Amino acid sequence: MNELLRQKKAHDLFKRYEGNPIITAENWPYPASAVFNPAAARLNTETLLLLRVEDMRGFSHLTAARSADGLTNWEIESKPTLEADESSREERWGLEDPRIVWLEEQRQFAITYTSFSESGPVISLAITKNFKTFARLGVLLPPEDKDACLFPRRFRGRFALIHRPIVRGEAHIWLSFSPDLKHWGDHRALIKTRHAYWDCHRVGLACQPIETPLGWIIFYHGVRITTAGAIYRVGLVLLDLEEPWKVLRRSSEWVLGPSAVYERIGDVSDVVFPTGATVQKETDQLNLYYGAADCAVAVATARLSDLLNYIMTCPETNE
Ligand code: BMA
Repeated sequence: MNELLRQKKAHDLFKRYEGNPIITAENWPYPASAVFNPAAARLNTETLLLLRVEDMRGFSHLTAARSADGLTNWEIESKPTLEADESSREERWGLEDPRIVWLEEQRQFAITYTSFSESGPVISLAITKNFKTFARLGVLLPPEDKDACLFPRRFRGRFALIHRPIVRGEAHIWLSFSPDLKHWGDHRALIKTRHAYWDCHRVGLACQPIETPLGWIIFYHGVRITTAGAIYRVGLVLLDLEEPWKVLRRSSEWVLGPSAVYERIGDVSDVVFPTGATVQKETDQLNLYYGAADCAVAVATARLSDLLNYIMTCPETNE
């Protein structure tokens, strides 16, 4: 496909909801500095968001909000849903940026989130059926690590985790495997930063992996650091369905970047940071939930079939 035509297609994939931002600290039932970077899941007939709430110390915890249509009338819990154990070295300075996936085999949700440990950010795992009681399974890998999510099922008998360690100052997305959700190994780099591109300085997983007949759709955030600060945008990758260590396609361009006022101005300007998605197969609609400028929660929608048509026009590799 013609390069410019594909770029136009990428630009037109997502529509921002006209009621954005959908949740801000002003709507919050208790004092909060900012609410952003929400995980998302469909629970029976409602959408659940698990939001990162930053308090007035600058530490974060996670709180659930529910809505029937996933857009309006959010019912927000009146107190934190999942808080850090500040007496533990692994959770000294709060919990951030959750992702949720339904683990089919266990009939439970797995939540991966960043815990701010004394030695830097680490990925922790909690399991829940109802978002009221949680089994906390602890830290998965040593620091510095962020932006993690499990796949909903095993591959050749092993669970798979996407995450973003910092190694030698480089921030690439990695894939690791485990037989029991506790012991992790067989680590490999999956999606790397690309020299000179919009995602040249850092990449990290966005929302949970989305299973489609053509492969796993992976949204990721890419960072370019400019003289005016960092710009966080969103790209797309397609991974092989049964061998998710194989990258089939990767978008050259971003599919969502900061342009609305609430994305351009906030605590951290020029940030769109998706951490959750819901898919309604019957209507072919994907809702992408994201933190806007580290201040508020916004949502953009796309047709799943458009995303797949577009990704199939993207190059097989372009590092
Ligand atoms: C990342 C994370 C996110 C944040 C983003 C933009 O490193 O800390 O929580 O939204 O930076 O500031």
